[in-house]
Amino acid sequence: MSQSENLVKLLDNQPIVKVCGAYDAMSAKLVELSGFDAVWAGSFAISAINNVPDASILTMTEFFTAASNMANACEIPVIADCDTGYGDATNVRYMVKKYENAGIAGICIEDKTFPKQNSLLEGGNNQLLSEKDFAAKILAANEAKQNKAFTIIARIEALISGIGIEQALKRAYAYEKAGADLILIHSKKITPEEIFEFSDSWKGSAPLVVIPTTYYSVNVDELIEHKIKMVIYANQTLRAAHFALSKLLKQMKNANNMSQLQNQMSSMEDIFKLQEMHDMKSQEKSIEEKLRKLGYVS
Ligand code: SPV
Ligand code: MG
Repeated sequence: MSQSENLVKLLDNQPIVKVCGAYDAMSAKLVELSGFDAVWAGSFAISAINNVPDASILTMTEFFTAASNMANACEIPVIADCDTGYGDATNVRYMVKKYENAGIAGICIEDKTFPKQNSLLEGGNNQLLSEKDFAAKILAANEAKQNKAFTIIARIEALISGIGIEQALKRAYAYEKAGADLILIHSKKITPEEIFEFSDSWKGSAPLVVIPTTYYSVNVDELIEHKIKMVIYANQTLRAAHFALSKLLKQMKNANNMSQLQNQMSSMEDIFKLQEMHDMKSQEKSIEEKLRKLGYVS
């Protein structure tokens, strides 16, 4: 079964699909090992590990490489945050082909203009693309996909840009009609009221997705009650890594030796396990054994 089919199955069978953000193959693998359903290859985190703003600075190829590294490392679906689709409907067409061929389960595109800026940035530019031009991107994405399970998420930025619930709903219906499989309704409010107002009014059949970064105190049970089918914890892994490293580095710089700091880091053994060094050693043994049977080694 393809990863896109796995994702569709999760959506069919679970009250809510829990997705966690990653920024590289290792963090994606840790997301998988912790039991999350899927990985979010987010533009904020991938930009941050390249130490550039989340503002369409990296190219499609760079975001693609990051997401496909995650897909290679994981056995759970990877959903790629593809910003505005890196151009117009034609760019989206080629983008979908590339992402689907790499075994990525789905893509998310947002209805802002290129270059976009992160939606949670104070004073950020959140100019919206016209509904028609974004519908064209969704249509192109749909025409480009080979497997009907390849998931196209249309992300609505109406609440982020401040044009209100009615416009958000109007766009959501338009994008569903154009073929979006899921609707991501984004908000930068610190409480979930506007998200719930949207989801309670939603009469479409496309499942709803949210990213509760600013309204982090919302409970999973509440999301389920309000018809949310997927929750994405987009950037907590990146922020935790930044936090842990910053703290440790300060202490390392001032320490005479590393003894006191061992409990702030994973062991070499933990990392060997993660990168499958032990599997590599047993594979070596198995080849040696086969070579012996073939008469190469006595
Ligand atoms: C991301 O994680 O890159 C997102 C979510 O797009 S947000 O940062 O809230 O815009
Ligand atoms: Mg993003």
